[in-house]
Amino acid sequence: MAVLAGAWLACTSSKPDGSATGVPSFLAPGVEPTPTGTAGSGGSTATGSGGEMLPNPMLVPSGGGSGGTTPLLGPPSGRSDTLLREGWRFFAGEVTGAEQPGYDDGQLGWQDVTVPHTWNAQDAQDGGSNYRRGAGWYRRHWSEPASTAGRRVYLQFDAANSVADVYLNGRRLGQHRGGYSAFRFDATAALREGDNLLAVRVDNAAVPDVPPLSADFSFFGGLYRDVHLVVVPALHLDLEDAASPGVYLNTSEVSAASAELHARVRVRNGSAESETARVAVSVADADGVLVANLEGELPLAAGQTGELGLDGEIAEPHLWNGRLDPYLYRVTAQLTSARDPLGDRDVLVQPLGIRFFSVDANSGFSLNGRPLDLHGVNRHQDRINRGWAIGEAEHDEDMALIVEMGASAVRLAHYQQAQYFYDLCDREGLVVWAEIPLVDAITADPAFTENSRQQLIELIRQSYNHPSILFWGIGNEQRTDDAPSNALLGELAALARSEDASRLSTYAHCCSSDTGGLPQHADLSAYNEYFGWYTGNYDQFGAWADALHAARPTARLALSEYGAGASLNQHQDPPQQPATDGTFHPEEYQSVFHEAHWAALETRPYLWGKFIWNMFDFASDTRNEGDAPGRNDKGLVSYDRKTKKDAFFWYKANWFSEPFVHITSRRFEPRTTANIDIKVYSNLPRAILRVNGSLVSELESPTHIFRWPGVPLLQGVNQVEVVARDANGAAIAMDRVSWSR
Ligand code: GCB
Repeated sequence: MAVLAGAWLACTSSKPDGSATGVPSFLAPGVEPTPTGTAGSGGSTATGSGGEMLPNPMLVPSGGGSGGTTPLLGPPSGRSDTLLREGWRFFAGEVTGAEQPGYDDGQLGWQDVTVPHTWNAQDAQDGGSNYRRGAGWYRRHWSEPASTAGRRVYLQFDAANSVADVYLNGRRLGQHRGGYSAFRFDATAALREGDNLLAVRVDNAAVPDVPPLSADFSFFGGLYRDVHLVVVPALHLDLEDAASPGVYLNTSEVSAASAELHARVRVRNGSAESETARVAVSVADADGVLVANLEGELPLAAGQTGELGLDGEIAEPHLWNGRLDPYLYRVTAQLTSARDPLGDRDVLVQPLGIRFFSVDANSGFSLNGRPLDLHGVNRHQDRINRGWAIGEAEHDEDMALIVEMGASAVRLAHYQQAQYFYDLCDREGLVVWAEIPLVDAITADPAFTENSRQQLIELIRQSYNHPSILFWGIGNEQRTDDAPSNALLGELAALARSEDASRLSTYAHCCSSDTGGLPQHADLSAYNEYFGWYTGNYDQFGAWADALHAARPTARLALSEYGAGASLNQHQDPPQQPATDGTFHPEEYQSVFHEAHWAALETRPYLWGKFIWNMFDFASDTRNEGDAPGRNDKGLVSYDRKTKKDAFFWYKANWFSEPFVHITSRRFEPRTTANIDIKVYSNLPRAILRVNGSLVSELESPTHIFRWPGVPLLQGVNQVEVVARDANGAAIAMDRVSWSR
């Protein structure tokens, strides 16, 4: 990481006037707010940097859902953010001299790629535990216009797995260790007017100090998230605080009447003169109406970085209330120089969601003072044939599926995920468990501890302003309840508390005593339990949970993982519990596993969260089971996101209100018996079955499951139709399959 410049300053000024709607007082007389959309450097035009310019944040519609925008104030922002997606050259392997501008990347072996990119898109998903883990080199030229002079230029990497060395024009800017967090380097001193050459060496070979050391997923190498060229005025919001936005927002004392707003704004004076920074933090509601404006000043010596605390109040706050009402305010932090108030401004827009929550050992989770059942899924970020190199369309598709199933929460396992996905969670109202990749093995080496700490700090600071995130995960399944593991978890839990006292830390435990040391460090305890898959049978879950609750009556318990593998191509009725590492994972077994688990889970309110493993099938190159090598098939949706398994509809029937009906075992084809059992999931109370046009019967069910045993099938193709009705008897959903015999 780049080093923080200068000493720290801390001073606080407050303007608790929540009614401010006018021009911030530091703007020169006569400078009026500019109407939305008529000024600024927005748009996605190509720039001198040869990249894709991100729109001016001032012009981005509010995330609050109603499309409101914050009024533009004063001259346009002096900040630009350009994505470097096209035009990269890539070499899979080690190269000498590739960081030098004169190096010839037209040689054999170099190829054109776009970023996000991974070199493991195929070999890390096909099994055999043999994907290439090692170095890869990326090179990209761009032409820098003279207009950047006097500003600071940063290179921002949203993630690179797992160790990255960054060079600009042959000069080494630094190294980042850790495959999931963003990092930035100040590139100003190495930058030239005209042609610039960025070279990045990324390496995903195992290294002993960078978690995860091992895990049940593939570690795709490369620049798998975006690379940005960020240009800011010399006086700017700090970009070097663990690659955070430089602005930290918090609320407290939330009531119907008011909420206290706290903003910590970090400012860096990157100029050669001392400056006084004028800071304004304005809050607009979802309609774009200004509801608070905090202002303050911060004197900074040349090269110095400081922090300003601003406090204010928001009257009658509209709360961020999960899926019911994920209301977002929009905060604009603006910075000008007192010497030159009409000069370059730095501007940053961040989301703000006002909410409070609690977790109780007996009654579970509450949001804004009301109990809320947190049920949902774990999510891995990889995709078939793309690995981790995905974009917004893939994130959107994942989110749409999670929402369609009716989840209220998501555990974004096992590592920091894309900021875009946390944004989606803010907007959709999903409660988030975010975590670091401390998975399985650890070492007592101080360098390992240091890197784990670094990754936790990066996760928290980079994601701090997302209202959806309520829990920081400090680890998953450390295998041995020994002194080094306990020391590390103790240290990480304390670090999470000191970084962010407004949220709770959590831990996903497994594989050693449930009442041992490991699950005692975080504020909350969660367990990965696979009754009916790796151990015992699925009917044992409820008794296990009750015994644990009795043994740890003050612990706040959750089920962080439970799941069973399922193939879309393998079927059995009635299903038997399969061999977990075998190649036969019938889809029907996953369904009965989840039916039993949910029945046990929904009656245990003391569990503050329930997270299925996993929403999507994912790559684990060491596995060879089910119908595809290299795949963990516990997803409720296939790896390509094209097919929802039956168990998806089981949860949808329990969690989602829009009427639907689903005939299970639809892929069980052809049928070999003359009579079959037909099972249907629906969130409606009645269902009518017809086979080949003839009525079989109408059933009523309060459990969301409808069963017709021993239904006769004809030789040849059979048309099966189910119509589901509401309590008044109106037919409002239908499903059809055809089965041959
Ligand atoms: C676990 C791990 C997860 C695995 C999962 C499984 O407990 O936390 O990373 O993928 O089990 O499927 O075995």
